[in-house]
Amino acid sequence: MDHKETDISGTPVLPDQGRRNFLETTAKATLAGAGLAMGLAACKSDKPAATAPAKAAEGDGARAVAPGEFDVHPGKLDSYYIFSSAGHNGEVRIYGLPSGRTLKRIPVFNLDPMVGWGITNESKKIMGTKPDGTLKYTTGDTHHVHGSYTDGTYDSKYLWTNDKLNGRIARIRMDRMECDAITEIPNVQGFHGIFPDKRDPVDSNINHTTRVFCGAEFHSPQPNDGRDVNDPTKWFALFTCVDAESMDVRWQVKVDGNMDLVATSYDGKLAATNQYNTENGYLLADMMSAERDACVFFNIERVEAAIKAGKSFTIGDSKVPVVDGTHAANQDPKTALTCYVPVPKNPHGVNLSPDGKYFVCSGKLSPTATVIATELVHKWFAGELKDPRDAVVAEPEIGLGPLHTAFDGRGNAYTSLFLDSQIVKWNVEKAIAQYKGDKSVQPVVDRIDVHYQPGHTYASMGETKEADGKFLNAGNKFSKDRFLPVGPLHVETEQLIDITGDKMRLIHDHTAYPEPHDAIIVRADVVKTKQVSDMNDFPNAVKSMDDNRVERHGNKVFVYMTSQAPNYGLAEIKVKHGDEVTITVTNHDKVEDLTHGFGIEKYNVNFIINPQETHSVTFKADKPGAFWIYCTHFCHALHLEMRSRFIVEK
Ligand code: RUQ
Ligand code: CUA
Ligand code: CA
Repeated sequence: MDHKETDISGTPVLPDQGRRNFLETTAKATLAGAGLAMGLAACKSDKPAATAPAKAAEGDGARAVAPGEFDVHPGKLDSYYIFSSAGHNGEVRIYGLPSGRTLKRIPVFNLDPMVGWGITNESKKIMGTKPDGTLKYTTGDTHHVHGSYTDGTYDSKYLWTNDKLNGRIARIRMDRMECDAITEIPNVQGFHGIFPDKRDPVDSNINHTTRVFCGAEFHSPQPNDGRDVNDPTKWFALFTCVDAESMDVRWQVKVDGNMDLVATSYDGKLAATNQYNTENGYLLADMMSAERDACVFFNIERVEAAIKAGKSFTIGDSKVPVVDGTHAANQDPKTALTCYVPVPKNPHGVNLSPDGKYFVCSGKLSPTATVIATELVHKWFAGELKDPRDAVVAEPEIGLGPLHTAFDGRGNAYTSLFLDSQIVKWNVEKAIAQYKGDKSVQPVVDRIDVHYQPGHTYASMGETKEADGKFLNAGNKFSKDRFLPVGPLHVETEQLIDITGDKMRLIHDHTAYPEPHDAIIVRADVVKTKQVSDMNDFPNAVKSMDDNRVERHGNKVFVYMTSQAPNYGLAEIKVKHGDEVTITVTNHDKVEDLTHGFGIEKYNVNFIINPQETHSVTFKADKPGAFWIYCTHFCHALHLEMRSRFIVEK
């Protein structure tokens, strides 16, 4: 091949390695090899494009994105925030949009020496410790980030994220963009989907988030104390409700099958979760044996009434009330806690349209998206709809490997197609008309190639009543040839797409450190952060310069000190070998961004103190000597001189 392409500086550009075709073939072959052939064979046609306009190359028919059209020039701010999960890195990230610039990485389930997360006493307390004071968990796996709602849109108070790995839910307070609470959910494994409610199901005065719902993907022995380990037929999964304020677990529901993603209605009455393993299978082939799985709806008001009425049980040591949401226990729609709506084979993703009318569940192993009407689910619970399947109002064929759906607020849905490496745009009302029998309508209105294998896709304000239909992001699982290679592990790609017109337009590719999953796009004006903290919010603050001191109680030494550029309040700290030392530092600087660091040589201590904040560390003075304490965060012309001595006497 004769590739002579160069960039504007004349530097040769690496040739296109033709990965698109290669990937498509291998992805499908791999799935077939894994026994998924039967799932894919369920497609009416091998070419989903048969029901759609011919597969468009990116930008085909669309006005090309002009150079600089979406640039955020130096000195200019982005118009949206993206709050993103980070996968098995265990953190949450903030990007600017449309620039794609990384604004912040918020440590949550992981350690972060930059801020001292997992190092300071305050962060350890949030993360949870073992009796010996060490962290209970140091790993996590965040997949989904969702914000608190007031009146159907983001109120910039909280974000929540899941830890699929260790079954925990974390909250981030958005004024500081820091994790302030983590709760371990009892008796769950594979905690995957998470979604806050949007109002109270009963009290109409409560028009904001008070509950967060958590779906568990894996079933497990109940309780998991060594019993039933060899008998997976007895295992089951729990759907969990966590209190948004206290972060206590309120209640759980036992379900048939498993759960995956979660969505909630705008009226506060329903939570939904897609199930790919209604078979309760514990082997891959079993999980794919049924032609249909389900989207299960929880009637929140009834669940809570049942718990009030004492119709609950507990599992093992957990005090959380559990109600029975299985099919067998919920035969009468008028009293049922749950409604299982059948959807085609191994669905993935459930998303609510911004008008609140439709839940969309994708097929994953079926080339379809299933549209379930909120109103009809309510009708079923009222005893006015015979079959839960009758709540389905459309099931368009949209392409191979559909996963997640986003909305533009103009009646269009955008679904990621993992196998086709595309985002497909389809019209919900057209899909409903087609389902009703109108053969002349074509629900699919556009497709765009993404690179490659998209997982989540999400739109600006798309999960609120204020969906504005401006931007769509595709979070792609494989970047392959899209960036300079950096060894065996490629970066991930996030691709930003303009959805304002009839045709989608790819704006740019961005790299992402592996591996982000889901995110939300929030208008910048909605987000209100505080740049300088209030010293009174920190109960252990060293409030006056005169309070700088060392106190000894037996072999426990407490050091209280201040920082103010370019000085620490104590030039020297003296302790004895073997002491247990607690150092508390309050930053008295008030200027925005005047953060100090606090590192102690050879003692593995490192954290920062933002203006007016207080943090502390506790450790054993286990080696005698003189060790420099120095400021790790550039703060002042005399930053390098900002030092103190930690003396450990023999
Ligand atoms: S799931 S690729 Cu962890 Cu959000 Cu769908
Ligand atoms: Cu204080 Cu650098
Ligand atoms: Ca299944």
